[in-house]
Amino acid sequence: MTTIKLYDLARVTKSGGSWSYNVWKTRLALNYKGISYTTIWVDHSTIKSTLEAIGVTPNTSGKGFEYTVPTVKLQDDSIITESAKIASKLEDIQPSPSLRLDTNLQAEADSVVRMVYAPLLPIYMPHVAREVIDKSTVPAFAKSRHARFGMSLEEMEGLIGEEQAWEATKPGFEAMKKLLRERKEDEGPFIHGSQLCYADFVLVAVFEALRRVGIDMFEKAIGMDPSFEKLYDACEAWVQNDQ
Ligand SMILES: N[C@@H](CCC(=O)N[C@@H](CS)C(=O)NCC(=O)O)C(=O)O
Repeated sequence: MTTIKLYDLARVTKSGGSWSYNVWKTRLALNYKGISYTTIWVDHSTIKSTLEAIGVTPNTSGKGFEYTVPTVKLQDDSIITESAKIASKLEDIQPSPSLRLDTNLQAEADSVVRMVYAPLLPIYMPHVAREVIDKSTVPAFAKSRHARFGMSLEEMEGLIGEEQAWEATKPGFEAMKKLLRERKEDEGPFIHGSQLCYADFVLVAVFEALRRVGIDMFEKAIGMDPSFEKLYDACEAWVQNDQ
């Protein structure tokens, strides 16, 4: 039986594993459900040609990148791109344990994550270029950032200092704290308390991506509120499979 193929972004060395935020949402879901998969590593010079070759249609909305991971090739050879669509397909293929998909809650979690992520991009992207990806792929990485954000990595880095960037994440982390508090049904670590749902993975993915890109960033983020560490620790079993 062929297993699911997961397309993910490579890093310069194999150790350290997956580092990409959106792919972590899918890995968490796959690992939680115990679905077996193999990873096909692409990089910023090969993502387009690889995904084009398996029949992915480009995102031409003008929002986001043209070709993205996570993309999966399922056992029946169908291809799905977009983490939210993949989550819903995985839930159909294997309903138990359930991801308890709730589109409104996922949208809320997505928006909280964006509030945290956006101010960090000027420090995160240049750091990825310097420390995470292979040097030979940096020009392609820089080119697609330029197309998306309208500036070079150097210009991006000059936008804001590190301290100011972290200061600007505070409303996002406050919103995350609120999200982790207002729907609790008991003392459990997840949004709903002791019952996990996919929106928890949307939040955990941001911590995991930061951990895989720079441990200092992870420690700063997770230290913002005790509820973050509780949530992360409760999901730790599902961040182990990173290959
Ligand atoms: N909405 C998409 C976003 C996917 C996305 O932007 N993925 C990033 C990696 S985290 C990517 O593939 N970027 C392509 C690139 O960096 O060129 C999803 O949820 O899957």
